[in-house]
Amino acid sequence: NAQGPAHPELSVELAGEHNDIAVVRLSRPAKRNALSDSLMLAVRDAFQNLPDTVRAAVLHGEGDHFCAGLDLAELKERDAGQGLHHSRMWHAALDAVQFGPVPVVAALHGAVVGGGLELASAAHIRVADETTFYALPEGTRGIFVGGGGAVRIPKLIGVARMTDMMLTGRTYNAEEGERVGLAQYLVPAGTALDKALALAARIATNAPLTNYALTHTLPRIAEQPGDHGLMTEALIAAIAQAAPEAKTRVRAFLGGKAAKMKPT
Ligand code: 1HE
Repeated sequence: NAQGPAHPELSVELAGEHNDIAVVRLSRPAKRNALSDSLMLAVRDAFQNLPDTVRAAVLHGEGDHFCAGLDLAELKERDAGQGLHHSRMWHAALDAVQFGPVPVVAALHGAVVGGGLELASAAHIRVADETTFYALPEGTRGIFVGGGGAVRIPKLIGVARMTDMMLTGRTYNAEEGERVGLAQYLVPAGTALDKALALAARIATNAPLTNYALTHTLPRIAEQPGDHGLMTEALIAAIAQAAPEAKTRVRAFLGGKAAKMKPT
């Protein structure tokens, strides 16, 4: 079930009974999935062109590491103007991940560093296995984050922790990463992809409008002043509950035909 743009280092495969899960894989293991310009553009294209059947996506990397970040071999060739446009290209690509049609679960292992952490932070859920580690080496390489990390990473862990990571080169291991909020799930080595697929399958059963509200509206509400946020919440709540799918689901619960919440 191979799909999507032809790039030798990126694949999109459909999974799930109804082809409702897209598995997007970085496949540049020899370079630890370092993100060249062409690979980043392929990521953008993949998320902008997901097939209509897809309800959730999983993002992962081939080999021992999720992603080593920016392809440093390309960095040395860039002047300031080109650097600006390069950063804006990353912004567009990672916006395509965060604000694409479906929720995205990132399956993390090994290095999640620099632009790799920026990419992971554009996903909606991060699942990390025990081999995962996080770093922002930009600080010690004389550069700065340029792929939206300055906006997205503080939302996960706060400005103080990100500043520390960049000022001191601090690395977080998998357990620490889960504790501070870099990942929402911590799983045994080698199982992040399976867990991410299971979560994606669960997400794919939600009403699409609810998923859309969570991926597109909630982050906007979080940026709004409180009274604006409440108004936006009321509007999206009204739209979601008016959908026929919401009525069917609520009727199913009231008729005893839907799963109840229970403690884990
Ligand atoms: C690379 C890159 C890369 C590896 N660009 N080529 N990111 C970094 O500063 C992290 C740099 N990478 C590493 O710290 C390590 O490579 C890893 C911890 C990720 C993996 O270590 P290891 O021992 O498994 O692999 P390796 O031997 O270091 O690397 C294998 C090859 O991948 C080697 O090339 P080879 O031709 O000698 O085999 C490395 O040069 C190559 N490689 N990482 C290019 N990043 C929008 S702004 C974002 C800014 C940033 O992301 S800056 C942070 C960049």
